[in-house]
Amino acid sequence: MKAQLFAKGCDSMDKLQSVFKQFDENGNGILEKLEFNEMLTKMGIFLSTQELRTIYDNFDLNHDGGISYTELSHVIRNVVSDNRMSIIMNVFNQLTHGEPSIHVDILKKQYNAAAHPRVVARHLTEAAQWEYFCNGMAKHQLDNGFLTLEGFIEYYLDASCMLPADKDQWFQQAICSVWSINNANGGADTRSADYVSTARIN
Ligand SMILES: [Ca+2]
Ligand SMILES: [Ca+2]
Repeated sequence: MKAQLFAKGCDSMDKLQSVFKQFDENGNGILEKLEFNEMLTKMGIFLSTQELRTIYDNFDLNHDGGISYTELSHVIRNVVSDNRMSIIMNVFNQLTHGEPSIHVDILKKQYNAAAHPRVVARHLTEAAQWEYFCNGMAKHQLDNGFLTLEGFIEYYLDASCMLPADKDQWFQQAICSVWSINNANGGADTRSADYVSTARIN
């Protein structure tokens, strides 16, 4: 289902929100079962009544019989892979040199929007990517302008939670490019061919 959302260009939380609104036809902030089914059908997912009930109940976390936007985004966020989470934490540690927080102004100096794969592929302009980044920082920074690991993770969850699992490689490339970092693995992805463990180097 994530793959299908991604294919439709729904690759960020902002877009998830507009998808939600689009299918919330009666505008009550809840996806009823019929509306939810409509959304899946538009994605090309056809379910039996029994399957629909099971999936619907899984998304309805508080069991009040409706799926709110919070529930939909919560379920989708929670399937972000450990691998990607580990990459995010590793990059943050490299940027802060192990400090628990870093000022957003410093991050802005280091961030290279032009190197983002979306910009390189001309899916987004550099200015648009830069604006997206700045808005994200503004949303997650503390009042004193510092960003903690938590805010950094939140930013990347917003930005990437809709990427399907098989896009981990793409995600890693994106995060390394914009921050000019060579290795975001930190031992997270032992499957990649060029992975050399520090144990082996030493
Ligand atoms: Ca509704
Ligand atoms: Ca609910």
